Amino acid sequence: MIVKPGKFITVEGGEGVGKTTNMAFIQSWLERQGIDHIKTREPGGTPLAEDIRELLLSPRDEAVNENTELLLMFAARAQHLAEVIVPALERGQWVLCDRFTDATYAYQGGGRGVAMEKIALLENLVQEQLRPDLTLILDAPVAQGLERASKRSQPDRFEQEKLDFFEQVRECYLSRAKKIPMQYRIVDASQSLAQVQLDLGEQLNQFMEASCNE
Ligand code: Z5A
Repeated sequence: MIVKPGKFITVEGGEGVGKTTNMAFIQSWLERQGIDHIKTREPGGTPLAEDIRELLLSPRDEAVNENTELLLMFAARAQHLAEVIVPALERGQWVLCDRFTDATYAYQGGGRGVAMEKIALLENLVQEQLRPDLTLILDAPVAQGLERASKRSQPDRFEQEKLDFFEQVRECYLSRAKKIPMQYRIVDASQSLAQVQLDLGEQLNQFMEASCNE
C-alpha cells in the first residue's frame, strides 16, 4: 500500500450522535476551503462493499458468529481501501469517511467483546500502515443518541442491541481517543447542532493549520 499525499478524515460515534448530519457540514467545510475530496462510508463505499453492508445490517433469525461479523467488516474494508480510499489518497484527494476501523474496535471489540488483539491483527493485514490522519468522535450520552435515532424507520441489526452494548461502544471510543490524542478529537454532540458545528469547524481549522505547517 503506497503512502498518500491526501488526508484521511474519519467521523465516528455511537447511534444517533449526528454523524450523517455532520458529514454534510464537514463536506461543505472542505468545499469552502477548496479542498479536492471524496465522501464515503463504512461498511460500504463500493458496490461489493455495499452488498456486504446489506448482509451485515439486515436483521436475521440466524445468530451471526462474531468472527463472521468481524471478517465481513474487514472484507468490506479491504475492497473499499483498494477501490476507493487508497487511489483517492494517492491522487492527493482528501477522504472523508463515515466510520472506519475505530467502529470495529468499538462495536466488535467493545460491544461484542472480540479481543482487541484480533482486531489489530486484521487491521495490520488489511490496512498495513494506513491510519486516519484525523478522527472526529461525536460523543453524546447513549440514551440521548438512541432517542434521536429512534425517530427513524426500522432498526437495523446493530440498533436492536441493548443499552449496555452501546455503553461499551461509547467507552471504547473514548478510551481509544485518550490513548492516541494526536489522531482523535472528541466533540460534545449532546449540544445544539449549531454548537456542534462550531466545535467541528474549530477542530477542522486547527487540523488544517497543522497540516499546512507539516
Ligand atoms: N459497524 C460496525 O459494527 N463495525 C464497523 O467496523 C463499522 C460499522 C464500520 C452502520 O453504521 C452500523 O455498522 C453501525 C455500526 C456498525 N451501527 N448501527 N446501527 P451507520 O453509520 O450507517 O449507522 P448508524 O450508526 O446507525 O448511524 P446513525 O444512527 O444514522 O446515526 P448518525 O448518523 O450518527 O445520526 P444522524 O442520522 O445524523 O442524526 C440522528 C437524528 O438526530 C437526526 O434526526 C438528526 O437531525 C438529529 N440530530 C443530529 N444532531 C443533533 C443535535 N446536535 N441536536 C439535535 N438533534 C440532532
